[in-house]
Amino acid sequence: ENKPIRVAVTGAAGQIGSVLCFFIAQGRMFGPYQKVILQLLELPAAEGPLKGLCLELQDGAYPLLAEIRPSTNAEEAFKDADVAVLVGAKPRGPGMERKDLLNENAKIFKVQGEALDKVAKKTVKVCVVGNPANTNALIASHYAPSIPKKNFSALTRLDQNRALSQLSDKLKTRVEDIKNVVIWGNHSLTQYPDVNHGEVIGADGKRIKIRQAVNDDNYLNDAFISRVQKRGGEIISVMKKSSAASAASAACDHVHDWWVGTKPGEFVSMAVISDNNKYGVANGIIYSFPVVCKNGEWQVVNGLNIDEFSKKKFKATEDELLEERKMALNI
Ligand code: NAX
Repeated sequence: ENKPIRVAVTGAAGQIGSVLCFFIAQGRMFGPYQKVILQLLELPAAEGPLKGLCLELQDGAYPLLAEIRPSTNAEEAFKDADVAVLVGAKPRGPGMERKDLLNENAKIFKVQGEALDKVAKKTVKVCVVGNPANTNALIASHYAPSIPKKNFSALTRLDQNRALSQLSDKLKTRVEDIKNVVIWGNHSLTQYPDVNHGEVIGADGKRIKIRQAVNDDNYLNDAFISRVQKRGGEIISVMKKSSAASAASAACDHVHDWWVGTKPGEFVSMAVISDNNKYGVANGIIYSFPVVCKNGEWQVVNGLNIDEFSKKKFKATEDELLEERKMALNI
């Protein structure tokens, strides 16, 4: 049980990665008793900051941090990894088109997919944070044919957490009393934050549907959705840099629930490989679904009722992912 878990983090010295490493060392990802080995990957240009991060992690004197291995070589960083959180990516530069961004990242995630395929455990659980996260996860998986496709995921948990915090604010209720609000599709402006299956626990302990509790469909179908979709931009406009700690926190939630399991009666959002045309979604893209996790495996929640409004939203984000796949992999 207390054999350390090997966690690879790429882009470790960046904004998100550096916070994430501290969260992992503190037990936010695997709980307060599970030891970890951090295998940190950076570009050679960031070797200094990576070294500094390692020194600071040492000085945290974290009982759960069994070992720290910094590297600028993907095969070294992914060696025998149980979990890989892929944060490092090429950011969008000035004048860069979406296609250029996809192509630049396709190169990175091809190399990393191949390295995972070669040296990571075949059971490795991969969580892609670096944007365009869904398609980057698909590319990594494409180039790692010996690792099951279900082991590749992308982060939409930050979007889910943003939705929860908006609703908790609106309802003046505790965030932990709101359940089963999920994100469908791409981690992008086309994502669909869906409250239709969500519930809130009232003061009397009864579960009430979110729609009933909020009692304002105009807000839920419009302002709420766009606030969540555009929250990343809102943060940039205020802070002049993109969200970091909240993204690191969401990555911990994502891997935690995948590894440890979701709570009974609750589901969470994970972008995972679409198959069997679940909810009418085209096969072979990394699409965010409501999932439950048990014994280290996710499963898409079955049988949710989907209305016409939602179906349109599903389609728009699916179309975008199909287009991204076409641009990045030409399939
Ligand atoms: P930073 O630019 O601060 O850090 C990225 C780090 O990755 C840098 O230190 C860089 O040297 C390193 N890196 C780049 N290419 C690499 C490679 N091939 N191998 C190893 N390391 C590499 O960006 P940060 O703010 O940390 O954001 C990282 C990524 O997360 C971005 O792509 C960003 O768009 C994405 N985000 C994704 C979110 C999500 O919910 N899925 C939300 C937050 C964030 O915007």
